[in-house]
Amino acid sequence: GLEPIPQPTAWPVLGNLNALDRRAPLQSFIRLAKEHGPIYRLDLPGRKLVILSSQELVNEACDEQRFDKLISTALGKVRSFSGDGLFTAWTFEPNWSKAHGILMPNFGAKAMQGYLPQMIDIADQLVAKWSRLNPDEVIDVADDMTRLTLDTIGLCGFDYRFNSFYREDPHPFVQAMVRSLGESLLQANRLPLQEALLFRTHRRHEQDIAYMNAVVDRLIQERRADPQAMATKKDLLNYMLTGLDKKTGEGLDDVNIRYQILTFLIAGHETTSGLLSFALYFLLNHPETLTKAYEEVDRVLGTDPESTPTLSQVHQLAYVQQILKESLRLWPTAPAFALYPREETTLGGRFALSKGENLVVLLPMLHRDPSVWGADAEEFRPSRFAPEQERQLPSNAYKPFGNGQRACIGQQFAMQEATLVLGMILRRFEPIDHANYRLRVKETLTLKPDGFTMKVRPRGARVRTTVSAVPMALSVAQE
Ligand code: FDE
Repeated sequence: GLEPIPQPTAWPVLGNLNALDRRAPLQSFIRLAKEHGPIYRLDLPGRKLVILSSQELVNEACDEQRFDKLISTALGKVRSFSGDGLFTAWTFEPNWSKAHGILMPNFGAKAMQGYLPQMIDIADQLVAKWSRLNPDEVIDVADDMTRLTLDTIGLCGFDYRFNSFYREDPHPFVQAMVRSLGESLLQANRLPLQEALLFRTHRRHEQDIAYMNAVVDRLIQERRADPQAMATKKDLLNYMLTGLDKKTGEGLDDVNIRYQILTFLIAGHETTSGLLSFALYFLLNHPETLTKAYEEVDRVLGTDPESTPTLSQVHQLAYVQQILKESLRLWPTAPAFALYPREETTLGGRFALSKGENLVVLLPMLHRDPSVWGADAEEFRPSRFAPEQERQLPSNAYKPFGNGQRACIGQQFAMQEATLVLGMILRRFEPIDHANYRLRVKETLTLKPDGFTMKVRPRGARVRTTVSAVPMALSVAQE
């Protein structure tokens, strides 16, 4: 028989809005899931959500015959600058399948080889910066990882150097992007009356968008005006400018290319930077994992810090990849995706859903479903992703890159980048938890460890200190 979908007590006008922490809505969703179970309903001003977090229910909702990606209220607000770019387009919009068809090949296994030199170029900049720090200097982990991932997607995507490692503050473009994203998310939870009062916020938002458009449009114009670059550069921008969709024989127009560039910058940098930051956080708290990772990195990459990793070496960093996967299990940096049923239906044979209803797949809870991950689901244990164990996972139990045709196009790109960078960091440095950091999760469109800082010392110094117990300052001075 049918069962009602549980719902926390709702208030007039606000509905369940006051059950959400405005600065941490996702963590509110998690708390509510622990209280109300694997499916519950939330009524928010202007939208009703059904939040799913068990493998049983998510597995059913991942059936693309019955469910399709929903552009949630928040993603709808992001459309004010990313339009019908891949991330924010409805599946039925013509530009989604066109861009999907044109860009997919540029994210396949073969294309990845081509991006490796640029990825190494930027990773070298990070390593150079860290190796010049004085022993007492503190690293803001998420800041440096964001420098790295933004510069990587800028270089691989558009042959543009943000040169973030040469700046104290984020590039003005990034500041505009981060502000616009933040404003889009706030808009999703504002009441119409509140919204009407925010003239200055809106003007700032419009200025940010106009500025981002101008920067990107200039990039497109400059490339079009440079036949030499058009003929030789192997980056996403060229693929977008010249690619034709097999089905329609059409290319992308310049406005859509602008949306795609903004999309790749947004999607490609915060998510991957959060992933690397969480991975370092977990390594600091799991010395046995760190030791195993050092062993693999030394064996595969060698201990010569100057040697350049090859693609085959990156692929051999299997344990480093398990660490990254396990980080994405506990803290998936794109923490939710939204779906709607194409027709009226039921879920689990017992929960009625109406056509078009807003479903949210809550990844941090899906990834802690005890029926899949066991009683120790909260434990960081990379061996869960050892090949023989990973194969035994039930379908749709692990979705950090989303689902089906709307899954992340950048998955291989992000994993290659993160594996390379973590490998290069661990070959060279020992991370140090100088402040006894306790995890707090910061929410934007993505998740990051909040206020996470660490120090590093050269690996060589580490070996000497552990062997001879020489105080660190001394052993570094002897270098
Ligand atoms: C997508 C994605 C997703 C799905 C979402 C929804 O459904 O809504 C997810 C979940 C993701 N993605 C995740 C992630 C994570 C990481 C680390 C990443 N991601 C990364 C990256 C990089 C790049 C470049 C990217 N990424 C991109 C992208 C795009 C474009 C998209 C859309 C697709 C379609 O078609 O829809 C995505 N991504 Fe990501």
